[in-house]
Amino acid sequence: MRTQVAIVGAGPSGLLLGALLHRHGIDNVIVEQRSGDYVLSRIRAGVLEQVMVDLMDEAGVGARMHREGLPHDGFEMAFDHDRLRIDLHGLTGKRVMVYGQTEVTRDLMDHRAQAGLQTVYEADGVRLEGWEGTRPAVVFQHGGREQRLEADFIAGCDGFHGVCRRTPPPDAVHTFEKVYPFGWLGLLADTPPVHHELIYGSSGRGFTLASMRSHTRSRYYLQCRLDEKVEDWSDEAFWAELRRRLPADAAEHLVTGPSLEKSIAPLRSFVAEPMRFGRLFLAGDAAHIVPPTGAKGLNLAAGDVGLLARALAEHYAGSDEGLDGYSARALKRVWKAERFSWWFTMLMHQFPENGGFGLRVQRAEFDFLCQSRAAQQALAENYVGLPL
Ligand code: RFL
Ligand code: PHB
Repeated sequence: MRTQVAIVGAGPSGLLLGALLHRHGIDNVIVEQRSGDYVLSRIRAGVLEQVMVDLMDEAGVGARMHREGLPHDGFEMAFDHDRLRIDLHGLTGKRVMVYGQTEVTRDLMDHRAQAGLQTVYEADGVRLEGWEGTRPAVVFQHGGREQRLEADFIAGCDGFHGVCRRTPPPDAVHTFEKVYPFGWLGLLADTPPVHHELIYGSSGRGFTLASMRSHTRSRYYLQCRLDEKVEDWSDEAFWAELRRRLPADAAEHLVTGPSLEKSIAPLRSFVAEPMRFGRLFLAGDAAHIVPPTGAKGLNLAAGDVGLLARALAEHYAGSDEGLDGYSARALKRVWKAERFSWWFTMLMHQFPENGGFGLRVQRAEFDFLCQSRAAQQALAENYVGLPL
């Protein structure tokens, strides 16, 4: 097999890159280790920045998102009994779109099938060859035999646990990491959301987030210990704990029901530098992870592939400036999102090990946000997303 760009991973990074390249007339094949159904069953992000919305439009896959997505002009913060609304639109002139990663993935998969673009699902033992030279290839087992996909370039879109970042020699990859001492327990349910906007809450019992997928589907998260197991949490226990952590007036409106999905995700900040090794380019979670508090992971992934698609189009038009500048340009944006996600995580979660001093600093930061339009504006500017 031969293509122009071999993409490893059919998550949102790989699928969006494939759609953008197709728009530029660049042939691509995706190699994914899981099945399509498995990829669609992962419940993850819910908030899209304008940059991501624009890229979905540019790829020609934005129609359902505009029909069914929920534009949000702001969100609420709750700190113990106090509330603050961040007026995203009033502070920045921009808004965000609530539309699940599952739906983004479904739209991109449908588009790929309609466009006749090839995706190899359930590829085993994926490995890269020749990425240092001019003839890179992705080699894998499929249908009981070894297959070789030759390409001009390889895009490593295979997430945090993928093979692409681990392919170059370890001393060529510099990693920076912070692991947080807790996780998020998430629950999805077909119940109306507790509030028409998202609520990020800090209570003495831990962080909570009230989010949604639609007017009839809610997504909630609770800060939990890393040693807790999903099986330890019945639906009843989840709802009872959520009710305790939500602000009282919101808790009054909580509608409960059977969970469609429950899962625990650890929180991590991670960056690998650089994002280019010869003809291998990393994008999305393969290169960086943020804690979900800032809703940045999927949006950063989209930003990377937006830059990469443009750079590859320029390459085929005769200029390598974009490809040469890709890593430095992407990393500048990544580090700003890392800073914001870390800051928002540190503000809103319980860190018992930081003692009373830590708690009072968090409270002072929230009080400052309440009184300072400049501080709110800085938060809003980061939340709606920085320009590409
Ligand atoms: P993905 O989605 O992990 O996809 C990688 C794909 O690569 C495949 N793969 C391989 N394929 C071939 N060979 C191998 N060796 C392979 N190894 C792996 C995998 O099967 C998979 O299909 O990475 P991608 O595409 O870079 O996308 C990143 C996003 O998924 C991620 O950043 C977001 O979900 C993060 N995130 C959020 N981001 C937002 O922007 N807004 C949010 O509101 C938001 N909320 C969240 C989140 C992530 C969460 N979890 C579970 C970590 C909420 C949660 C709870
Ligand atoms: C979600 O709806 O899954 C979600 C929303 C906002 C976040 C993280 C996750 O910051």
